[in-house]
Amino acid sequence: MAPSPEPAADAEQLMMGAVPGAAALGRGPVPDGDYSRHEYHHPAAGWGAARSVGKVLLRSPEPVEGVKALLVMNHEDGGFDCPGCAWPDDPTGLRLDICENGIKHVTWEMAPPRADRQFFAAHPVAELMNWTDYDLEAVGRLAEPMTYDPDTDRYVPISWEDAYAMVGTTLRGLGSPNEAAFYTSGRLSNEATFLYQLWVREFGTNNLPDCSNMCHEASGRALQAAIGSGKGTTDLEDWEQADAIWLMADNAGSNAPRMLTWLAEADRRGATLVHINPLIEAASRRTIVPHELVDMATFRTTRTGTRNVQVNIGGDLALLRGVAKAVFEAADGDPTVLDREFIDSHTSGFEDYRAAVDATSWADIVRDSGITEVDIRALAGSYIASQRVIIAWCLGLTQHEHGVDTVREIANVLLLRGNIGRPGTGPSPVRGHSNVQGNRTCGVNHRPPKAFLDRLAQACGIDPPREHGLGTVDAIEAMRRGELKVFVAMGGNFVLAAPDLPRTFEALRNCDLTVQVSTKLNRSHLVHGRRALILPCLGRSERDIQAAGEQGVTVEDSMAMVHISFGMKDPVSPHLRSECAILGGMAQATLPDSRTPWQDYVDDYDRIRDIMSRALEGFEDFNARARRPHGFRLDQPARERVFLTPSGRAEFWTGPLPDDVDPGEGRLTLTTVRSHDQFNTTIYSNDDRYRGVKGLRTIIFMNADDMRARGLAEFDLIDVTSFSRDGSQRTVYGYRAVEHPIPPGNAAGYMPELNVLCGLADTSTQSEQPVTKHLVVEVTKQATA
Ligand SMILES: Nc1nc2c(c(=O)[nH]1)N[C@H]1C(S)=C(S)[C@@H](COP(=O)(O)OP(=O)(O)OC[C@H]3O[C@@H](n4cnc5c(=O)[nH]c(N)nc54)[C@H](O)[C@@H]3O)O[C@H]1N2
Ligand SMILES: Nc1nc2c(c(=O)[nH]1)N[C@H]1C(S)=C(S)[C@@H](COP(=O)(O)OP(=O)(O)OC[C@H]3O[C@@H](n4cnc5c(=O)[nH]c(N)nc54)[C@H](O)[C@@H]3O)O[C@H]1N2
Ligand SMILES: [Mo]
Repeated sequence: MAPSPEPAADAEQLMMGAVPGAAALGRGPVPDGDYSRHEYHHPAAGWGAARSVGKVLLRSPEPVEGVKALLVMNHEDGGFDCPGCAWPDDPTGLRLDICENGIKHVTWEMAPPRADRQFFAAHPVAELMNWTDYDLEAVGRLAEPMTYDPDTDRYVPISWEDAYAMVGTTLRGLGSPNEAAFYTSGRLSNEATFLYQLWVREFGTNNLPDCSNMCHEASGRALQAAIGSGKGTTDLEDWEQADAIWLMADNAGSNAPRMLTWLAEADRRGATLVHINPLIEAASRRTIVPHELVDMATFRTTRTGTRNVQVNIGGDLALLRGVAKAVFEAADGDPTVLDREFIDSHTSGFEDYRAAVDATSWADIVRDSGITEVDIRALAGSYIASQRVIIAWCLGLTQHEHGVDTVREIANVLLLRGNIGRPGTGPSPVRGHSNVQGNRTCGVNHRPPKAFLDRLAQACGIDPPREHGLGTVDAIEAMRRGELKVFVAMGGNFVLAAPDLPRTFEALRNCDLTVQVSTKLNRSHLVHGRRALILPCLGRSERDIQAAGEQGVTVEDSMAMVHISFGMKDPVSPHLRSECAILGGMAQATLPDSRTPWQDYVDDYDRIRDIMSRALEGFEDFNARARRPHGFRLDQPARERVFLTPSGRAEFWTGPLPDDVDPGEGRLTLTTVRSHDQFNTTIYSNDDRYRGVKGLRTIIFMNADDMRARGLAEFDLIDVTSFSRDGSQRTVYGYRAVEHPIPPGNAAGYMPELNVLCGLADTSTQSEQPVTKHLVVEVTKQATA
C-alpha cells in the first residue's frame, strides 16, 4: 500500500501533538481534511459490519485467502484461534464465531512481506519516523531479520544465527541479569510464553513487564485477594443462564464483538442487561446477530441493553457502594435479600463491610458516581430481583488509581447475594489480547508467586531468581536511568502502548540493545537502542513446520478455556521463524551451558507441553487435553466456592471511596479509549463508526455544557493540558472538540495518541497500572495564529 500524502518534515512532532498553533496529526492515515459527525442509529454488528468487512477484504492484498481463513478461524478442528480479542469460542460450535474486527485483524496479518531489505535500504529510520503509524504497518509484513546500522541510519539484513549471537553475547556481557527486561504483548502462545519465562529465569531475572501491567493487572490483584484466584469464575454456560448481566466499562461492540451474540440471547430470554459506562456505547443498544443469516436478511434486530447508567469516570466504586447500601437497607426489611447462608459459611469480613457501607453517605455516593439516589436504588432493586447475576468489566475500571479497590467492590456486591460459585453468576473480567490470560498462567509475571517458582525449579532443574522484577512503568524508569540496558519484546508496540510517549522514547533510546520480535513494522522498531534487532515471526494464521512436523500452539481465553490451534496458511516469507524457534535460538545463545533441551523443545512442541504438564499447576496431561475438541478448562476453585485465600474464605474488602473523582474547578477528567477501527496501536482508519465519527482521530469527546463554557463549537481546534501527580504538565496542541453525550466534567479521546498526556508518575499505587482512564486536564480553545 502506498504511503499517504507526503509526510510533513515535522510529522513526528505533529503526531505527538507537540506543535503549538498547528493541528495535530493522529496515528492513523494522514487525514484528508474530510471529517464529519453523524448520528449512528443502526444496530451494532449486522450490515454495517458486513459492509466494513467488505471494504477491508477489498483492501486486503489477498481477499480470497482472507475469506478462506475466516471460514476456519475459531473452528474446533483445523481452525486457528482468532488473534483478536480473548472472548471465548462457542463450545457448542453452533454459532459462526467470527466478527467484523476479528476479520480486520486476520486480514491485516495476511499482508505481503514488503518490509524487506529493499524497503529498509530505501528508507532511513529518520525518514520513517515521519510516517504515521498507519503507514508503517501498511508497508506489509516484516520479511527477514534486520539490524540497525548507525552509519547509514538504516536497518540492514542479518542472519538468524548472527542475530541470536548478538542477543546472547550482549546479555552475557551485562553486569547483572537484572540489567535486561523482557516484554510480552498478550498474543504469545502458551508454549512460547513458557519458553520465554524459562529462558529469562534461567538467565536470572524476573524482569518480565507485560501488557497486563497496562491492562487487567488490577483485576488479577483484586480477584486474587477477594476469591483466591486472579481470574474470573464464569464460563459461557453461565452467560447463558444469568438473569442479569452487568457490563461495566467495556466497549463490547468494538472490542469484544462476539459478546454481542450472548447479550442478544440474554435479552431474548428476558435477562436484564445493565451497561455502566460514561458513554452510551453501541453494545448497549441493539444488534443484528451476524451469524443469524435470517436476521441479517430481514434486518431483525435484538436488544442488547435494558438500562444505561452513565457513571462519572472513576465513579464506579461509589456507584457499587450505593448499590450495596440500598441492598443492606432492603435487607433490614427482608433478611432474605442477603444470602446469609453463603455469607456465614464462605466469607470473611462481612460485618466490617456492612459498617463501611453504613459509614458512606448517600451524598458522597451520589456526588462521586454522578448518579441520583433514585437511580441507584432502582439499580439495586433490579440486582435484588435477579437470582443469577454476572458482573463483567474491562479497562474503564482497571486503568485508575483505585482500580483494585473498584474490582474488590464488584466482588463485595456479588458476595452479598451469593452471586459466585453458582450457575449463571460470578465476576467476569473481559480480557484484551487473545492470550493475555495464558501469558500470566504460563509464567509471565514480574511478581511470581513462590509456589510457581518452586515447581518450576523442580520440574526444569533451574534456580530461578526470587526477588520481584520490574513491571512496565518501572522498566521505563530504569531504562531512563541507564540501569536497564537491554530490552527484548515478544510482540507488541511498547513505545506507543506505554504512557508518556516522549519519556518512553528517551528510555528505549538509552538502551544498548533493543530486540523486537514482530510481525509488522511499527514505531517500536524506529525508537530503538544503540544496537537494535527486528526479528520477524510467523503469525497465528501461518503454518508452523518444525523437525517433528506441523506444530500447533495453545491459548487460554477470557474464561480459562485452553485449546490447541494450527496455522493454515503458508508463511508470507520463507525467512520467518516461529516464536518458539526464535526463543530457542536466543536462549541457546545466551545460555551455552544450559541443561534445558532447547532444541528438542523447538523441534517438537509436544515436548514443551510435556514439561509444562510438570511445571504448571492445572496442566497435567496437557498434550492430550489440549487436543480435545474444545480443549479443557483450567480449574477455577472459586467456581466451586473453594477460596484459596489465607482465610480459606472469600474476603469482603473494606475501604473508603476514592478521593480523586472531582478533577477540580475548570478541569475535566479525561479517559482514553479505542476507536472502532483500531486494535490497540494498530489503526485501520480514522473512523469510529458507532460513535458517529468519520475521518479524524485527534478529537476530544465533550459534554455540550463543557463545550459551551469554553466557547467551543463542534470541531473547534483545542489544546489539552494534563496535570500530573508530580506537578508536571503536558500539552497536546491542535485537537478538535466534538460534542458527545458524556456526563459533564468528563471527556474522552483516543489511545495511543493521548498517551502523551499520561505522566510516568500517574501510575496506580495499587496495581502499577498507568492511570490512562483518569487524566486531569484543562481544555482551551486554540488561539488562532
Ligand atoms: N477491535 C478491537 N478489539 C480489541 C482491542 C482493540 O483495540 N480493538 N483491544 C483488546 C485489548 S488489549 C483490550 S484490553 C480490550 C479493551 O476493551 P475496552 O475496555 O472496551 O477498551 P477501551 O476502548 O479502552 O474502552 C473502555 C470502555 O470503558 C469506558 N470507560 C472509560 N472510563 C470509564 C470509567 O471510569 N468507568 C466506566 N464504567 N467506564 C469507563 C469507555 O467509555 C469505553 O467504553 O479489547 C481487546 N479487543
Ligand atoms: N492510553 C492508553 N494506553 C494504553 C491502553 C489504554 O486503554 N489507554 N491500553 C493498554 C492495553 S490494555 C494494552 S493490552 C496495551 C497494548 O500494548 P501492546 O500489546 O504492546 O500493543 P499492540 O498494539 O497490541 O501491538 C501491536 C504489534 O504487535 C505485533 N504483533 C502482532 N501480531 C503478532 C504476533 O503474532 N507475534 C508477534 N511477536 N508480534 C505480533 C505487530 O508488530 C504489531 O505492530 O496498550 C496499553 N496502552
Ligand atoms: Mo489489553
